[in-house]
Amino acid sequence: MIGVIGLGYIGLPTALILAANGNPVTGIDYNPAIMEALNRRELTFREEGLDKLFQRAVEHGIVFAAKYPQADVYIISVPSPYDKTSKKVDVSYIANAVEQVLEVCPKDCVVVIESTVSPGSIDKHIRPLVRSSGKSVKLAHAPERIIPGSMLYELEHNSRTIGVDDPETGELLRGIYGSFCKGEIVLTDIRSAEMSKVVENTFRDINIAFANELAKICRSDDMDVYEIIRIANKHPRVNILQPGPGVGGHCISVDPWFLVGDYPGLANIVLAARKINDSMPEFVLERMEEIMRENGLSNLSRVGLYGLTYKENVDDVRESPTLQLLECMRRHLAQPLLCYDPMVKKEITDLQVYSLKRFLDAVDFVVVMVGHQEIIQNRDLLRGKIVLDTRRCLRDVPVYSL
Ligand code: SAJ
Repeated sequence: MIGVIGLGYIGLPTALILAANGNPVTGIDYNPAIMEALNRRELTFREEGLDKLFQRAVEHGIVFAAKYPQADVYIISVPSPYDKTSKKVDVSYIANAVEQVLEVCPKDCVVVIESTVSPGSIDKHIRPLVRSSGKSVKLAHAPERIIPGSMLYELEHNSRTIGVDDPETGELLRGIYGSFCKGEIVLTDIRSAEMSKVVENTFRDINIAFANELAKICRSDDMDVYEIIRIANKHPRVNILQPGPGVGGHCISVDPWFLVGDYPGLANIVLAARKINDSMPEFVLERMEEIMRENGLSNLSRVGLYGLTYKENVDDVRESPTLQLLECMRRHLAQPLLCYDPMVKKEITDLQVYSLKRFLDAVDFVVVMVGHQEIIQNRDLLRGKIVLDTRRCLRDVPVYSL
């Protein structure tokens, strides 16, 4: 039996795909709201294809429980945030889950940590817990790599890294992950698995930072950054990412800090990239002020932010650039702005509306912070408005860019 602990954005799809492919699975989460929803057969977030996978997992007998079961393999997918002061990874959720596993687990079970951690974290923080329990438990690290918006495709097709201490555990886990993963399964040691995952997200953060820095350079000297990136990317060895209003989500905006926290003085490009990406909401604010001046607008109550999620077509608002922008405005003591996001039904800001029509009726200046399909499909409704498109997602409508 496989126990999947933490049924959030990663744990839930993992538990479901394992069950749907014939593995006996119990999903565990300490949040009663999540457990109640799943036991009512309701999903807790939106993701393409997840409803059908849920159905298949239920047909194969997936169980959701609050109590840790006896299992042969435990997969831990709980948050691993960073401490905002020290910049180091906070492993307390993982440690707490492992401690609870150790109370119930049978001899020789395997505990796989999927949550992203900095290199050496498992040796430093988790192995001592196992040692002091006196139990014979194998540890492994199989960092998740799936991208929200295309999670199920990537769960099945991405290559998978599994860090282990011995080849037998590696082969056991190759069998389990291979029950759904068609990509290459790469076995390595635990520290290399930890580091490679952090490095992957850091690589992307640095490349987005480069695009964002180019956006600032081009704006300062009246060049079109999108045209320049488009041309540069025609070079066979150049692939610049897209500038945007900032980097959000719980991965790319978090994981590079682990390197900064653990290797101060060495992780220099990493730190610079984080600073550039974190400065983008403020840059958007400056652009907004410029555009308002140019158009003789002074009333912030007629300005609205379209999009609250961290990127297009997902409902996840964690670390979102829009929330960073609102925070930045609060620091400047500016009044809050009207916000709208078709993917977000919960109230998360002071001034939020829940229909595109009400939003557009209330504002003259629309700042598109997220390129959801909804706004692209309804772009004609923006005619007559002043629009700052921070994502370059709108075509055929006159807009301002970053
Ligand atoms: N963004 C840009 N410009 C770009 C691409 C992205 O500004 O050209 C922004 C997005 O709008 C968003 C942020 O960056 O705010 C991050 O989005 P993302 O789509 O790049 O990545 P995530 O956070 O959704 O998922 C990443 C993925 N990592 C890599 O691509 C290396 C995913 O594979 C990981 O599984 C995930 O982090 C994770 O959980 O670690």
